Amino acid sequence: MAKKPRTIITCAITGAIHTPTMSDALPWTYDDIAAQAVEAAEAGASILHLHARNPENGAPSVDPEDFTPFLGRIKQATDAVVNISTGGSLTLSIQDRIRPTMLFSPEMCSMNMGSMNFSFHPLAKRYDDWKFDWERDYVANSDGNIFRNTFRDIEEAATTLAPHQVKFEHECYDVGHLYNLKFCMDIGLFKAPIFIQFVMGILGGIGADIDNLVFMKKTADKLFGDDYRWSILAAGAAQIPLAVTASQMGGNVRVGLEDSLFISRGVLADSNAQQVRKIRQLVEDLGHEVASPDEAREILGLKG
Ligand code: KMH
Ligand code: ZN
Repeated sequence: MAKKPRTIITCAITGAIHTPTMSDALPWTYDDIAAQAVEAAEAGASILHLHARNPENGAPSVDPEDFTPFLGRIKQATDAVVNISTGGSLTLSIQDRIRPTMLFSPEMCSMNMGSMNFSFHPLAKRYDDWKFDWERDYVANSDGNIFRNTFRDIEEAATTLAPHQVKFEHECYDVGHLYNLKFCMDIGLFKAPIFIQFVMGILGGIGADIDNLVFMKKTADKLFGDDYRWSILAAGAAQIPLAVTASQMGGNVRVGLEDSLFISRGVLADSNAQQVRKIRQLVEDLGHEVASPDEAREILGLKG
């Protein structure tokens, strides 16, 4: 019998955008990040995209000491692929942002492919159903919201991390970022095959709809041919619907409370694992199988 197509589920556990005031489910203590990551892996996530937070107040942290407690527990309890963020948060330098990856040398890390305004916005469609408090939720997150990833920053991250043989999750928030990635490959910073995360629905980047997804995919096909694998991360309410579409187009999917706090329109998710279970069910109902961590390692060519 023919093997069913495999879909890799990444779960992004906590991120740096959402604040603990926005949902009780958002994990920010060491224990909660570890517990939710393990539960997400058990539910079918083969890759865990991880940020750390200050355990006193939940603020984003790139202090390696804030990674150690949960990384150890995750590695002990699962064989999921660990993917450490190099996005950190908007105010940090690239040197600070790559430090945890340098120290822990995970199988994967993110690599953001361009500078941009970066925000979620109370008027953005995906927050229609969310009672938004401007002072609490928007100003706190988005004041001074330039997400800096110059070519020099990308070069510094790529060359510093090269000895670690970490596989990059190239986060492309708009079509232009695909061209940035192509340029970086042409000058030898990244080697094929690459793994691209189409990031859709962040205010400052491309909107989250099917036309834009098709455009991103066609552009990537044109630029990279067979030399790439891809996944989609759609922020907010588009998360699950566009993930389903992407899986049917041959892509992989990323869910998690980093990118959306919701499980359905207007209903907060109660955990990361709940989102993983939902997308897994949908993907399987539509004829795909979810990749195990070792299958994900093989598909993406990880160092293992
Ligand atoms: N939360 C995503 C939209 C990173 O960690 O490098 C962006 C992200 C960046 O995941
Ligand atoms: Zn992230």
